[in-house]
Amino acid sequence: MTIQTHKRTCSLCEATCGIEVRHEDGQILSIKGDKDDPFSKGYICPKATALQDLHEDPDRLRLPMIRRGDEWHEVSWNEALDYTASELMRIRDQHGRDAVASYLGNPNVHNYGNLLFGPMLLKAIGSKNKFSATSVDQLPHHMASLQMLGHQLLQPVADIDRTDFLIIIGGNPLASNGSMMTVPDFRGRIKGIQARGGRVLVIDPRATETARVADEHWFIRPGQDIQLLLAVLHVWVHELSAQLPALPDYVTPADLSAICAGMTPEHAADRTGISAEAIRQLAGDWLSAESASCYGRMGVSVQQYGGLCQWLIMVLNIVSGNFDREGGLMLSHPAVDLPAILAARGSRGNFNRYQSRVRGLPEFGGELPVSVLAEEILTSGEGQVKALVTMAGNPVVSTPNSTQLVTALDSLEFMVSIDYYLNETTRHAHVILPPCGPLERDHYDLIFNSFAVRNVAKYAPALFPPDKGAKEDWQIIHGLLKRMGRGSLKTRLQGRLVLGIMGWMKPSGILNAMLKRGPYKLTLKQLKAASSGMDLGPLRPCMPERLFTRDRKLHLAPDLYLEELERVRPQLLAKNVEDLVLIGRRHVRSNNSWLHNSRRLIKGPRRDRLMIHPEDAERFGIAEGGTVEISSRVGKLVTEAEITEEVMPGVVSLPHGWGHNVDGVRLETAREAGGVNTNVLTDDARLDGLTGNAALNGVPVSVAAVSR
Ligand SMILES: Nc1nc2c(c(=O)[nH]1)N[C@H]1C(S)=C(S)[C@@H](COP(=O)(O)OP(=O)(O)OC[C@H]3O[C@@H](n4cnc5c(=O)[nH]c(N)nc54)[C@H](O)[C@@H]3O)O[C@H]1N2
Ligand SMILES: Nc1nc2c(c(=O)[nH]1)N[C@H]1C(S)=C(S)[C@@H](COP(=O)(O)OP(=O)(O)OC[C@H]3O[C@@H](n4cnc5c(=O)[nH]c(N)nc54)[C@H](O)[C@@H]3O)O[C@H]1N2
Ligand code: SF4
Ligand SMILES: [Mo]
Repeated sequence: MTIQTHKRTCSLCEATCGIEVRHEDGQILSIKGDKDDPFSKGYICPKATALQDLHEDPDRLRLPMIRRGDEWHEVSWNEALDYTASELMRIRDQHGRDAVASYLGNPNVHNYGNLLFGPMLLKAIGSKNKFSATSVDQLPHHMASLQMLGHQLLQPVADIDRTDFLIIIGGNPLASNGSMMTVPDFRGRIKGIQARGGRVLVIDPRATETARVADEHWFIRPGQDIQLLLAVLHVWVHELSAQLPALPDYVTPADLSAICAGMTPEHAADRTGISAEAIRQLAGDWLSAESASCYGRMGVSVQQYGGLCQWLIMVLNIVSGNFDREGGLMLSHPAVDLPAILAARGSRGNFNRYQSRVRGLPEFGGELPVSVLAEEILTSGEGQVKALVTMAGNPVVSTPNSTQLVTALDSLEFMVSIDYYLNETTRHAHVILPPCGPLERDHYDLIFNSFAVRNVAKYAPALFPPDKGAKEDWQIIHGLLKRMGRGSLKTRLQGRLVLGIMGWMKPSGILNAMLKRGPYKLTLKQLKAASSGMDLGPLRPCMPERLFTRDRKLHLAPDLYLEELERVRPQLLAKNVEDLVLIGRRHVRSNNSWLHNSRRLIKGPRRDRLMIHPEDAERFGIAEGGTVEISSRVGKLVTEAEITEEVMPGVVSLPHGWGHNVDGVRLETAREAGGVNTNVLTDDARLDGLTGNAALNGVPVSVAAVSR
């Protein structure tokens, strides 16, 4: 055999980098950046090579497994699918539809087969207890898009390649490679802004990797961003109103001075730790910049005021005259226009159509906040959850109050996990259904092209054929659905027909149909011919045509936000600053909880150390490298301290995704590294009051030195 080169998109994170895989005889020789990819131009991060490790990983499951007691047994696909379908139907028939819950993890959005087939499985189950990683992540973004623009997936992004002033609040793209904004080579693009004479400001309680390459970094006390955002608005309304541009006709006006009432820069300075002078400077620079865009991510979404923060960030981008224009905040025009396709079927997104059974938290987009998953399993009564389906998710490590969730999972009558690994979550399942690996399936970015800072499209066929009998995720779902038909003969026959057609079309056939209907009328054949991807041009203005609101207006200040703001105003006026709070962090050689079995990615010093400021270390008698116990309302754990001025006083930082050294986990390398699971500390009762998103950042904790 000769050496061959295969081009595709790295499916590990949101940056969608083009890669070139050299291979021979089914063996991978190298993975490099694809210089011909019009979007990533050869850029990759160290994680791309982990695709090889994932492909070759002896711990990655190849056959379905059923657990009997503590023993796992490999079984045939038929046996596993029959057993799973019959258990799910048994529980549904005995306890009702809501008794079967589901949790979809982050990799589902990187797998277009799952995106196309997953919703059918959830519909067949018919439960209101649907959960996903959205509610430990980007829920506030979807809420703002839905309430203001009329569609939960219409996500504006900073026009980073043309902006003069980029303000990053609570995001660390140099480690994460960007999120809710698809930007390969963030570092290169920041350099581009600086080379054009523009400026980048980072606002973060930690002096991050991104802060180091920015022009300026300001520390901010966790959870106090709302004060800063309101104070900027206050300066604009009361001190710089003459400079404020008129709102476009398509924007419904709002009483801005009521929104920022009382929120002076002096007031904000006292809470944020940023001086009133700096806030006035920012407000002025923002208005006088040729163009500006403000981008807020995990640090402002996954916190107490996440919903209000993401709304206010949009408000500031719009009121400053930077919405829908070059260099400001813009919308993409993807080749598959997902918002338009969904809207044509009447699906724009929903909020609060129903509530969770125990705590009454609101639904969003057909899901409930995952912070209630454990209590829905543990609280008896009508509608109690008895079975769980997890798909590409590791909630034990990713969602708040892990200890409680572990107790809950152990009490389930039945649990099935569609996953590559026997990990912290799937070890609780009765069946694991492992799909084939990411190089054994075709790929198209249905979601991330919609959040991209340039219009692009790229399709890659599978690199390797799957092992004999192996199934892709969508085939597993298809197999379950075929076994789960219920209802009258007519409904069952109709269901069979739809399944038959979708199975025959496969994800690629459905993709082809969607591409043809899209704004560029592309075909799969054209995409296949452009193996490095197609460039469809820079972002372009599209307002008000692309709005999905019924009145075709952009709603600047929906009542829901105004009501929430009034609810929290007393908290904002009081000084609610905690003594010591915990925040998260990410590392460029890691990816949430599931790439730690790659030796080359995890090598080096342990990464789950608690970052603590020297003043706090002294206050609590903690030594560099010393053992430290961290406690919160719901749990405690012990790790090593790293004393650093990288975090501000009053703030400690731990990454999530660790804690692999647990009985029953079959991940040899990850188990050796072990680490601590920070979500033992995060609290299922701490939420964004508006959306129900978890508030994983800003958790009040105490620390103590442990003598050994
Ligand atoms: N290498 C790597 N890349 C990843 C991932 C990964 O695990 N590893 N995960 C992927 C996923 S799923 C996502 S969602 C994205 C996330 O992408 P990012 O949001 O860029 O990732 P984080 O590193 O969590 O950045 C959050 C920042 O917010 C700061 N912060 C915490 N609390 C506050 C606060 O109250 N206010 C402010 N202003 N800042 C605060 C933290 O210090 C941190 O620097 O990354 C994706 N990419
Ligand atoms: N404290 C704290 N907690 C956090 C965060 C934080 O910043 N701080 N970040 C949150 C965020 S942003 C996110 S997105 C969540 C992530 O939360 P999750 O999505 O629950 O967790 P992951 O670690 O991404 O786990 C992904 C799982 O999917 C499997 N998998 C990977 N690819 C595939 C595939 O193609 N098919 C199938 N079937 N399985 C696959 C992996 O083996 C792994 O078990 O974590 C959240 N948790
Ligand atoms: S930044 Fe890294 S992990 Fe993300 S797509 Fe690019 S190569 Fe893959
Ligand atoms: Mo995420």
